[in-house]
This record gives sequence, C-alpha cells and structure tokens, in this order.
Amino acid sequence: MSVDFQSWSSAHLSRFETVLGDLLPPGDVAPQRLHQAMRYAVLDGGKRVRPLLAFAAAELVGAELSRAQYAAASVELIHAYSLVHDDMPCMDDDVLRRGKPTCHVQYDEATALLVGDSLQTLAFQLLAEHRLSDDPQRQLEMIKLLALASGSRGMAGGQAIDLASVGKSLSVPELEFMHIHKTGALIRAAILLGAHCGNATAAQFSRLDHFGKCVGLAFQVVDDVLDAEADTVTLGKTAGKDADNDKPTYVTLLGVQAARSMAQQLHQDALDSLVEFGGAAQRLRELADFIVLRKY
Ligand code: GRG
Repeated sequence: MSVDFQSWSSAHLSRFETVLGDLLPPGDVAPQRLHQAMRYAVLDGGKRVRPLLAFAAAELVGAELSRAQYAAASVELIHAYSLVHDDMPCMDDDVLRRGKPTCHVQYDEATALLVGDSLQTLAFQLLAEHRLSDDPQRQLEMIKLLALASGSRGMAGGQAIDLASVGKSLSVPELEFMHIHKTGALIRAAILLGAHCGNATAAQFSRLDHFGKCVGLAFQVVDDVLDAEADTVTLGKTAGKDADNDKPTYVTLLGVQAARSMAQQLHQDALDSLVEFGGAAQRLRELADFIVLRKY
C-alpha cells in the first residue's frame, strides 16, 4: 500500500466529486430548477462512505477505476435520493442535512419528490449505459442487485418498517431486520457492485458479502449511538431525532454500552471475513475502522 488511508480517500473523493458533477444534468439545462435541486442534494456533502467502499472493493479485485466510478455513483445517487425523501414532512420531517437546509426546505416539497425520483432513475441509467463488466450477464446482475437493495426488499422496505415502528417496542431481532434492510442493504450493494466491476471469484464474493453485511449493520448501530450522543453541528443533521420521534434504536433497546459492544463485535466479524485477502484488503479494513470509530 503506497499511500495512507487519508491520502487515498482524499484523492478518490476529489476525483469522484468531479465525476458526480459531470454525471448530473447541468443546472442551466431545462428543467433548471429540478436539475439545480438534484445537484444541491448530491454535490458537496456527505461522507461518501458507500462510494469509498465500492472503490476499495473494486481495487481489491483489480477492477478499473473508470468502471467502478459508475458503480460508486449509482449507489451514491440512490443514497442521496433516500435522504431527500426521508427528510420530507411525510417521513422524518427534517430541516437540516449535510450541514445545510434539506432539499424540500431549500426548494419545495414537489421538487424534492422529483429530485428523489430523478436521482433514482439516473442511478439505474448509469448502470445500464456504461460498460461495467466484460460479461453482459454480470452487468445485468449488477442492475438487479441495486434494484433489490433499494426496493421494498431492501432500503425502501426497511424504511417502511422504520416508519411503522414509531412509538412501538421492537425486539432486537426485529430491529436488526429493519436496519439490515434500511441501511445495510445499500452498503452491502456498494461493496458487491465494486467487486462486480472486476473478476472476483465466488469465494471472494462470499467473503465480501459477509463483510458488507457486518459493516452495513455496524454503520447503523453506530448511527444510533451518534444520534443519542453527538451534537447537531458535528453530525450536520438534527441530533436526538430518534428519541424525539419515539423510535426504537439499539440505544433505546440495549443502552449505549451494549450498543457500542455490538458495533465492536460486528467490526471484528467484518475484519475476520477479510483475513484471506491479506494486505490487499487494507482499504476495506480501514473503511470498517472508519465506520465504527467515526464521530459524525
Ligand atoms: C426514503 C426509500 C427511503 C429510504 C430512506 C437512508 C434512509 C432510508 C433514511 C435516512 C435516515 C437515516 C438517518 C438512516 C440511518 C443511517 C443513514 C443511512 C444515515 C445517513 O447516511 P450517512 O451517514 O450520510 O452515510 P452522508 O450524509 O454522510 O452521506
């Protein structure tokens, strides 16, 4: 590994910002307001954890960056759409996201709805129109993978359970089911899509799949702890929302200490699944560390 994690991620993030800017419709092209709002929702914000996971998985299996960038962008566009819709009054009703006013506050509700719709379809357009694999069948699998991870059997389904669980007490397995879908599915998809851009073997896929499941759930457990413990300025979104909304979380169910221990256990399981990759999986290890140790 010739460069440290900080330099590796900074280089990727700065290049990726340009890629996203080029892939999004220009703000001066009609319908201008919608295109400007799409750019507002996607550009210049967020930790970009999912794209970094896609790049790390792609590099691990020798995929070309020129292909992996579309896989990374497709996942980030789905993620951005989910945040825009989640913040709307009909869902979480929030005013702050990524340190700035939420999309419906900055624009209006109808525009925010269309922003989410348009980002979602753009994500699939990218996977369909760029060559991501030499094997067309594999590329179709990628489209299906993202669809399953985003839809009612993935993120949107997890969101539906989340909305229905307000004011209710869930068991730990029920909470886990919700979070594996709402948050975990897209994180897992980012890793697998990155790996699909190269020539990962079935055994490698299975290890990466397990890694993705562990870090996906760990991400949410840490998110629950941060929502309870961090402040709004650090998070760039309203802190304490889960308690305010009377939502079951790992913190309300288990307490902060047990939630932290659970995140540590998932972290260890994630690292264990990378052992056979040796040093080649260093970036994924570092991203797992970031996900669990992050402060925002
Ligand atoms: C509306 C279909 C639909 C789904 C929404 C992602 C989601 C589902 C809701 C977001 C609410 C939330 C706080 C989820 C918990 C974990 C999560 C996805 C946090 C946000 O992701 P980060 O921290 O955000 O990666 P940035 O801004 O860094 O990209």
